[in-house]
Amino acid sequence: MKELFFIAILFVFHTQSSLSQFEPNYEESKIPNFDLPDPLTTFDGKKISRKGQWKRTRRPELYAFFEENVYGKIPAEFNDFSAKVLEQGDNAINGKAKRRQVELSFEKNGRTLQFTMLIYLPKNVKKAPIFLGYNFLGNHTIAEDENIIISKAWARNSDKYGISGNKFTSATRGIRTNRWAVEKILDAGFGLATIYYGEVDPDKDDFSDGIHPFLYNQGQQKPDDNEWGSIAAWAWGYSRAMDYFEKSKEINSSKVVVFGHSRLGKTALWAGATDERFAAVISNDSGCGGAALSKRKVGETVGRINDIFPYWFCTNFKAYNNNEEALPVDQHELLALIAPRPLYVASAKEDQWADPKGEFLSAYHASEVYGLFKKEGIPTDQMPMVNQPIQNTLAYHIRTGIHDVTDFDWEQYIKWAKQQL
Ligand code: GTR
Repeated sequence: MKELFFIAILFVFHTQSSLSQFEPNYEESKIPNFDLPDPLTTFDGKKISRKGQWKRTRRPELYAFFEENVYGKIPAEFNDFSAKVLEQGDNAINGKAKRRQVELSFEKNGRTLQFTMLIYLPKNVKKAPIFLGYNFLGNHTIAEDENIIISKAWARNSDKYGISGNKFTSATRGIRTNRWAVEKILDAGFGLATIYYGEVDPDKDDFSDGIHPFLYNQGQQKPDDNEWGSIAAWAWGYSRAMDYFEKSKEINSSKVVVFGHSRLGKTALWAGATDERFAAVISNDSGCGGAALSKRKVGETVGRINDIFPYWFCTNFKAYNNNEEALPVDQHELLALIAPRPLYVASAKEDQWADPKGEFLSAYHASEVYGLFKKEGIPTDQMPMVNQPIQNTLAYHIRTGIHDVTDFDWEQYIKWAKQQL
């Protein structure tokens, strides 16, 4: 008993000390000097000047580094699932859309994982291009639509949001419509597919649930040091959605734009890097471990993110806690892994925690790889004015306001995606 008490005190002390010790830096003048690795120079110093060299040599070595040391490897292929249409309607969203709710089921060694994708498709398009993005609070929160199935996983987690018990769950219908410009998307001829991310892997430091245990060896309790954290697991889920699109007669799988906000923006970037079937990628306010350069150490840092979310990245990434200078890569090279496909990085003025300037510079420094493919990136290292997007194959904007997804963001993404695809 005494021992337990002692451990509890230690735990509280540790948590408080690591929380209170961290002082984010927001001042440019206090950024340490650092060398940004050149995306077009290999780890052993060879210059890359042709597309073929990038594809054969540089991209694979960068990819391997991020896989082994940042997001973690998926230990084996695990792609087989059965898909079941749980519900469909042809008169959704003020008569503009077809609605499909599809459950993907994965089975192995007596375990089952299921997640439900909510899909809206514009009625007047035969095979629609589509935005794919996870939601944070359940499919039923993204639109005012009584037909959206409330996922079991969400209902189980509802306590976390102060809404305990299933009977109050329906009160949360539509509470996140502000982040999903569904009608604008449909009016532009695009579809939208969304999944509650907690169904693929619950967002907590627990590797006994979600998709990870399906690939454990006998007796294994958690992924190895170079194996996948939650971000890689969520990215895996995006790829399975893509597998489904490839089979669908209603969706144009060559025009899928993978999208994500914040931790799910980090996820969208990793999904774009790992799965080249995604035609375009959008990172909304993805910050540290997403679009922002780590070596600037502005706002959230590698040490801080690994401390608070020790399960998002692979264990190997912790070697760079308060040691960003030792990283042989930076996040502009994650962005470069998406080249030459269209990529949109977006920031918000008041989201300093995510380091908007670091997100911008990352896009700027990825641009030389786009240039290799004769695609236009960000032409200048001067940040644009707020609400003045630069929309090339590689696009960037910083808008007014806080860490969020707004109609302004969606208007830009839609306009750009129409041009690019
Ligand atoms: C914060 C985290 C960020 C970002 C954000 C979110 O707590 O520090 O990196 O991912 O959560 O996902 O909303």
